[in-house]
Parts: sequence; C-alpha cells; structure tokens
Amino acid sequence: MARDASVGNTPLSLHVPEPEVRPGGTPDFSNVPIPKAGSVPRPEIDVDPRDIRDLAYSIIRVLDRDGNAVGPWAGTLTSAELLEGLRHMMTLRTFDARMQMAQRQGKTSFYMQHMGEEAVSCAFRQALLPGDMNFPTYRQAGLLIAGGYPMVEMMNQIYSNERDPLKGRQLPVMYSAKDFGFFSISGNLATQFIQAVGWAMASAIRNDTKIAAGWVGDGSTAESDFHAALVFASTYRAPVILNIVNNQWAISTFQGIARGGSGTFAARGLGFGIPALRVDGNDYLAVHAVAKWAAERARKNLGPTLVEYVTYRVGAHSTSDDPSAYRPKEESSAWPLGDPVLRLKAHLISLGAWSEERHKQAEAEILDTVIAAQKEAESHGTLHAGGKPSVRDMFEGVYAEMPPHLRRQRQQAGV
Ligand SMILES: Cc1ncc(C[n+]2csc(CCOP(=O)(O)OP(=O)(O)O)c2C)c(N)n1
Ligand SMILES: [Mg+2]
Repeated sequence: MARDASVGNTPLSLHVPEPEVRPGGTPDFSNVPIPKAGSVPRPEIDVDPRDIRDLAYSIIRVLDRDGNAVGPWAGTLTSAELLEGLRHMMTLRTFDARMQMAQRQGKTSFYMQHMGEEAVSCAFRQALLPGDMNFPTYRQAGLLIAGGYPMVEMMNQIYSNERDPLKGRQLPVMYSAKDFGFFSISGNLATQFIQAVGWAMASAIRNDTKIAAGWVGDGSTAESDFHAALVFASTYRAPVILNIVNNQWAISTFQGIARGGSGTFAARGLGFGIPALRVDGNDYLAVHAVAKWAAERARKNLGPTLVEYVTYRVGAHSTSDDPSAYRPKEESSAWPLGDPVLRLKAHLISLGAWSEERHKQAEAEILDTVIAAQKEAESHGTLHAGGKPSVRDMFEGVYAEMPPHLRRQRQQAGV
C-alpha cells in the first residue's frame, strides 16, 4: 500500500498549561482583559441565549475605578441595602480572621477563609427569597452571614463542641442550615451542581415557586457531575442558578487546567443553550444585579442561568495550605479587580452615605460582636477543651428506627 513516509513520524506530546508566573516571578495579569465598568449590555430576562453569547466572554461590572455605579446593571440596591451589604462582608472578613487565629491556637483542626471573595456569597444571598435553596461549597459562608444565621452556631460547628448543630459529624466549616436555605455541604465537590438541579426539578415538578442555586469552584468544574448537571438543567429548563466561582486557583492548580480550551468557564454554558454570564466577583453591585437577573429568569420559569464570578482567592486554600509554594506572594495585590470591601466602601463614601470614621467605628463594632459570639461558643467547648457532643449523639439522627446491631453497640458503649 502506498504511504506518505512522513505520516506517523511526528512524536506526540501533551499540552500541559502553565501559569504565567511562579514564586519568585513578577505577577502579571495583563492577559486578563477587563472591560470598562458599565460597558456590558443588560438583556431582557427572556432573551434567546444565542443572542447573548458575548456575555460569556466579557465581564459585567458596575463600580468604576472612582467608585461610581455606572451602566445598565446599576441601580438594583438602595444605599441602605448597600450599607447592609458592606456590613455583611466586613463581618465575614472579621469572622474569618478570628477563626483562622482560633485554628492556629489549636481550638479547631481546620478552617477555610473567604478573603477577596466576600462579595460573591454576600451579594448573591440578597437576590434570594425565603424557601430558595443553596447547594454551597465551603467558601460561601456569606450566604449564612447575610442570611442572618447566628455566628455562634457556625463557631459551635467549627469547634465541634457540645452545641455543635452537626454533633461533630462534619469537617469544620461544613455547615448545614436548611431553614436558612443552606443545604448540608458535601466535601465531594461538584455534587452541589447535580443536587441543585435535582432540587430545582423537584420544585418545578411540584409546581412550587422556590428556586435553587448550585455552587462550584473553577477547579471542580472538571468533575463529570458539572457536565451532567448542565445536561439536565438544559433539557428540563430547571429553575436553577448555576454559579461558578473562578478564584483563579484550585489549591495549587491554576485555573487554566480545569478551563482547558473553552476560553472562559462561562462559555461552557453555550453548548448547552444555557444563558451564560461572566461578572466581576469583586463588585458587590454587579454580583447582586446578575444574581437578580438569573433569579428572575428562574422564577418566571425561563430556566437555568450559568454565572461565572471572576475573583481571586487572596488567602491560602485552607489552614493546611501554603500558597507561597506555588504562586508569587504579591499576586493578590496585583489582581486587577481590587478588594470587594474597599470598593463598596469607596462607592458608599462617594454617595455621601459613609465615611472613613464610620468605617473605622463599624470595624470596631463588628469585631466586638464577633468576639462576643466567639466567647459564647468557646464557653461550650473547643476542639480539645470543654464540652463535646455526647457519644450517644453518634447513634441519633440517622435511622427513624434504630437497627438491632446499632442498639447493641449503643448498649455496649453504655450510653
Ligand atoms: C470530588 C473531589 N475531588 C477532589 C477533592 C479535593 N479537593 C478539595 S478542595 C479542592 C480544590 C477545589 O478548587 P476549586 O473548585 O477551584 O474551589 P476553591 O477551593 O478554589 O474555592 C480539591 C481538589 C474534593 N474535595 N472533591
Ligand atoms: Mg478555585
């Protein structure tokens, strides 16, 4: 058989994407195009997804560099609501700082911070109604803080103490608060997406009015569950908001690995005919406006929306991680979308609704409130001191009727 001699002679190799810089290098985000605030149009909620494909490649932004709210996505919140939002973000940041310190003091085994990502969960929460359900990961505690869940309960869980609502059964920070629209966190990432779509489908099957929100990180979008969830959401037009928090890192793996050749994470939605939007995740106003748009679509039975929040994980992945091993220390300060707390603060000052003095005063008040909650939680025990969940609790809450082998074990344990 005649054969081209060159065919089959090319040595094959894999393409392994690499981050732009590694420790010791100078951080460089010049390859991240940042559109001007106010420049991305706001379509009607019943838009044909084919007409807004551009939105999967741009970034919706409201706050400009001078702290003004501009463009068609501005105006979804009053000054009073923005002040409340600022307080939520500041509270989450303070909560994080105290719990991070508590971990270093040996009061808990583990903690995960939100530094830099506070706007995402805090602003999103304000677009939901009572009865809606989030399927969160470990970096959306802002859903609880902004939803009014008691901080003491969160701390009791972190300390695995005698008041731990989850009785020591979950890793610290893996909260569960059904009445606050916060489904039990699963450590198996991306399960959140299939569960959120399933919950949303059940809501629609029952002709209910509640909507669901699923949460996934950039890295976790590589899981099969992410794609399976999009198939079901697309086919049945489930009333769900599918949130991808792109904080640039999945522990030590940069986002280019999970993103692959798709350009952006939002662009994944296009192949499924799901409207896909990218938003500045460090812009409280933009996050809220986009969440509200997506929630309205779901509530009007128009189906799912995929949202990519472009943000940056400023802190370590968890208390077990040391980012200096894989990225330059100064990378977070080079991040071009700024700090969500400082940006909202600047906006409120420019509106005349806030000032440096009031900000300082609020910081002190919030610190007092968080410390008071911490003292109360610690009075019920910490990891190695004070009260613990009882051994009896181990046998409760799983079976409506306890099987005989567990009853025997409980008797043997003498509880
Ligand atoms: C299915 C699954 N695979 C792997 C892990 C281990 N793991 C825990 S966190 C993490 C990184 C996730 O990164 P990303 O999805 O970007 O979320 P982020 O931590 O940045 O918020 C990994 C791989 C896990 N928990 N679940
Ligand atoms: Mg990530």
